Amino acid sequence: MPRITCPVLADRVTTAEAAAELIRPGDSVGISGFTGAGYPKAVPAALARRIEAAHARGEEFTVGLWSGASTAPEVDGALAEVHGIDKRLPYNSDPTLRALINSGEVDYVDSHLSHSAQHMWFGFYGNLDVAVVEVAAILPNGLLVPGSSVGNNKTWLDQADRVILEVNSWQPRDFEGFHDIYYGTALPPHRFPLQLTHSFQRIGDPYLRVDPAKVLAVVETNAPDRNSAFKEPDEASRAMADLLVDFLRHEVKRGRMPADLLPLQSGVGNVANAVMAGLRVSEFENLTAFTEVIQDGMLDLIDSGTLRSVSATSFGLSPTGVQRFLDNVGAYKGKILLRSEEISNHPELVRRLGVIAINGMIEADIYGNVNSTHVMGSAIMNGIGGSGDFARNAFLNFFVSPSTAKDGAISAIVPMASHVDHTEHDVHVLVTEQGLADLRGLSPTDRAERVIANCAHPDYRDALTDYVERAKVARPTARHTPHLLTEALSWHARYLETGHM
Ligand code: 0RQ
Repeated sequence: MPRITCPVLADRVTTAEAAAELIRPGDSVGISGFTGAGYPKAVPAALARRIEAAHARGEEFTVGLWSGASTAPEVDGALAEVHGIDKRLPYNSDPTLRALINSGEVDYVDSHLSHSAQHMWFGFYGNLDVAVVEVAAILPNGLLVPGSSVGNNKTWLDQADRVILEVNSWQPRDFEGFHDIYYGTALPPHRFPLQLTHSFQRIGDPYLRVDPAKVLAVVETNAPDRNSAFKEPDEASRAMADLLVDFLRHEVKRGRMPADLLPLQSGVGNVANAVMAGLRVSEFENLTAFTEVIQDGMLDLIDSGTLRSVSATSFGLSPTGVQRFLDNVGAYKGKILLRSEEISNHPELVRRLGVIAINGMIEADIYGNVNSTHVMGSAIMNGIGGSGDFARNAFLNFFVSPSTAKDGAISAIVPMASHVDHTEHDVHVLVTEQGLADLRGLSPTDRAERVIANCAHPDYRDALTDYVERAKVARPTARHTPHLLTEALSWHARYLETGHM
């Protein structure tokens, strides 16, 4: 079945090289892609070759690169390798680009994912010159069948001056009907409440729209998403998953949430997958998810009947997960909806639905401030992603991490976080393999006692307790959140002195 059935747009089919010629030095380029799914497979690589050739001639050529979230080596990696990016937003996890950000070569605007589209509409980011968006098909009337992620595609197609479409026949043609694209958002002061009151409700259209006059090139591809494999959950991940599932059980028993829980959001990675595996073997059933990314663990939960529906903005499957999805696309229809990230992560909806948010962290301090983004206060790891959108507005949030990093050389529980993404006012529950600290309703000093006792690694507990006790003695009139300011970050400083970072 042909993928491009709109005569006007079929006439614009061209090569990736010719399409890349439409991107000029200094352009801001909005690309599709979220967690390695649905990113353009051919044009960024052709652009990288063009940039490399321009640099060889001594010409300057960089672009601003704006996405849904993380992409893949063929996009961020390829463009970073040729030093073709001068500014990146709103999220990156590519190691080559990360190194250029941390060396100061690339400007990185690490922003809440729910903000990125509206900051574009508000004019905060300036003009978007080009959009490069992957889709699964173009219908006769010019409507676009989205692919394995939606991210910011609606906004980039709407706002860009020029549009390049990639039609990827690897994306299942049966994707038609899996998406819900909301076109009702107005700018303040004309906004209305979003009429979404349960997690799987449809409020939009199955298709993306684009003004055909802006589409200057259509490129046909047939290439898979990134699809990284997952490690089997290790002992620490399983321990954290068990603690978390047990805590949810406890919350149900105490009457604080229904037996089928509330919609789940889970970050990406192995701990998130382990939590999903923990839920699968638990007594919980009839669950729902209102999240960003659908990982293998969520497919498992759908397959086992534990999860009734998932609303997200993207897939983030392993190669076996992709195969399972492709083999059973029909069975997942009616159970999976992909939305734009300004809707999947919308604070109004997260709060209304009462989402349970589970995200990873780099470190937490004894008072409950959480660092999700920076190693030793200065080097970016990935970015805040959707963690703030969900955690700040969740019914209940969890931040999870092993209690130590770098083979035990650094504690993930520290006196003062070296960077704060989620403040003590936002964070509900911390989980490490050592235990779980429920911080709700506790004063800072009670939080410190619980975090140290339950979450810190035994090797660091005494030193953390000693820090708090000495801070209380040193400043008797400042005991609300006791700190020794000159010593607070010495834990990090000591590690830096070892020359490991
Ligand atoms: O470094 O890669 O050099 O080995 O940080 O740590 O333990 O592999 O953990 O993969 O779960 O990532 C917070 C980064 C955790 C992730 C973070 C070092 C550690 C390792 C990774 P290496 P792990 P994970 C939905 C929600 C923000 C975005 C978010 C993240 C590397 O969860 O990016 O939540 N979150 N999005 O060695 C020094 C410490 C450290 C440390 C870990 N205390 N000190 N280094 N590391 N702790 C998804 C989206 O929004 C798209």
